[in-house]
Amino acid sequence: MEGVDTIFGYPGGTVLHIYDALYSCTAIKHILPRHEQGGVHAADGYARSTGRPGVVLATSGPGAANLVTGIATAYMDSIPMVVVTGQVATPYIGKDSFQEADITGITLPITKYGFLVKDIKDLGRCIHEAFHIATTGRPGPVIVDIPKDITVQTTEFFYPPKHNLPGYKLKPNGIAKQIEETVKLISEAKRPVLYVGGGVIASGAEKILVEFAEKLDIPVTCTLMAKGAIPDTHLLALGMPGMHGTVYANYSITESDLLLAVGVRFDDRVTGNVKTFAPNAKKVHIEIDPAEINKNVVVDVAIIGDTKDILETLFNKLDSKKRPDWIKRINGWKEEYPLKFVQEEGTLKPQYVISSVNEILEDNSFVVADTGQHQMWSAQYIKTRRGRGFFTSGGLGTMGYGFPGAMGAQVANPEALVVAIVGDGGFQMNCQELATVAIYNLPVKICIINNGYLGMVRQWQDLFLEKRYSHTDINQGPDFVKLADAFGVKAIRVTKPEEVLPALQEAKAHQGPVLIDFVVEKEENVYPMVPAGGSINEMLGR
Ligand SMILES: Cc1ncc(C[n+]2csc(CCOP(=O)(O)OP(=O)(O)O)c2C)c(N)n1
Repeated sequence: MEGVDTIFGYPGGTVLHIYDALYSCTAIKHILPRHEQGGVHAADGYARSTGRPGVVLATSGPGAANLVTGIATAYMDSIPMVVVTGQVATPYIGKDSFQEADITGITLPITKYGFLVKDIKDLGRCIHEAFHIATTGRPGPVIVDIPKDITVQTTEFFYPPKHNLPGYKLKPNGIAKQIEETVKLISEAKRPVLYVGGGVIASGAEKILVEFAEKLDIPVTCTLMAKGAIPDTHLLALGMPGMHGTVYANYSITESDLLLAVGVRFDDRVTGNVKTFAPNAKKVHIEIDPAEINKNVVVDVAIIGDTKDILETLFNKLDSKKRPDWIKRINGWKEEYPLKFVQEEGTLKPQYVISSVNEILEDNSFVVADTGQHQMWSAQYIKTRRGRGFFTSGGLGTMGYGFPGAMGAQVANPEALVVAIVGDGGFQMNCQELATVAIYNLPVKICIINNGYLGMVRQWQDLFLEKRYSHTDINQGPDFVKLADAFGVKAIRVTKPEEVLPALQEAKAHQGPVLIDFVVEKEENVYPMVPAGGSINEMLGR
């Protein structure tokens, strides 16, 4: 009914009967991960790579609890997901029964909505509403908790044709007055900047965004969540703003006289000190979720609605314009402060490895990053060509997301090249999924940027805690090549720059999954960097 073709699930007592139904079900592919967390991140990667909701299934208690980090990850990044959990039978609820956990309660603050199905007659309606809520407005995860006795009962199949959700209102698109005000502001602006986020990807607004930027000659900075909304190689692309953003993105924001914030939430990793964020700019916030307006930064104009529709409306109302002075100034910053690293002899720089990944990418490839230094270098150096071509856990910054997230993208896009860029720390958080990629022959190319440290934390200890590397040295192994071998996954170790590209090409040519252990410079830092809470125009390592 909802077009679901794949479920990522893990069985257990309370979902026995759901699994029994899956036994004879041919319409839905079921992927069995090796840990529920791997499954929920894979469902998330399925959703991010396709725009369709990811579906995950787990048993009650420990199974459901293992989903929590993945649900929070999806919630923070507004990813559509339907989570089905088993619950103990209705008479046992609230009695500390075996494997009971109040999962709708636990996930209340990290889901868009939660259902506890108490009557078999409500099941179809709840599932239908769950998909509707997960995928409309600002998307997000919805949980449907089904007690075991409900799964055992039978009833006439009923799937209500319409929704009756009086409390769930989708906001209308842009009110005329705000649109007119914005048109005027854009017409008058001399130094406008488009600051775009995940809302642009969620609404499929990438094409109109680029047309809009080109028509009005407005440079575009994409947050981590919107990487690829404008191709990274586009002349108007500024790269990422904020803590590890480009100097020219941060300078452009600081010098702008009009900030067009589209599908963003003014995250603290972007704004730094809000008092000095775009201090000279009028601010327009185009956003589907009214709760985001004036939450972190007070704006001059807010337009509530779908970003694609609003950009189209604005596009049609504005005449094209050229801004040679502004663009020249920005190009000057691009020349003066490029992203840079030196690949010295005798070392292997992580940035060199990540830049080299570009050499094997194709138009329809996906790059999925985990969390840490390698994530920021990926955001800086991977040349993404389209929305959804790059994704990562942005809001929650979940270590352990990258590899299973890539696995989900590969399930959804079997023909595409999917590259996971992960740290040696984060990879170990879900490396059990090597079994899953081996068994299903999911040809994910896993690039471990192995610096022997919990690198991003070590960087903060280096810069702000006098190099007191408290519990961030993880150089004790395992041997990742041997680990992959144990799971039946091809593996390559790379220690020298000249080995990088041949290894990537070999991995690409191989039909199945491949792990590459890139042993890199241990104490490289990510620059530029805005210290937490600092002004974004004051960056270390410019
Ligand atoms: C689940 C989880 N635990 C802890 C952290 C805090 N944290 C952020 S980055 C990081 C280090 C990551 O190390 P690694 O995976 O090796 O990547 P690197 O930074 O070295 O590239 C840690 C511990 C986190 N983001 N997520």
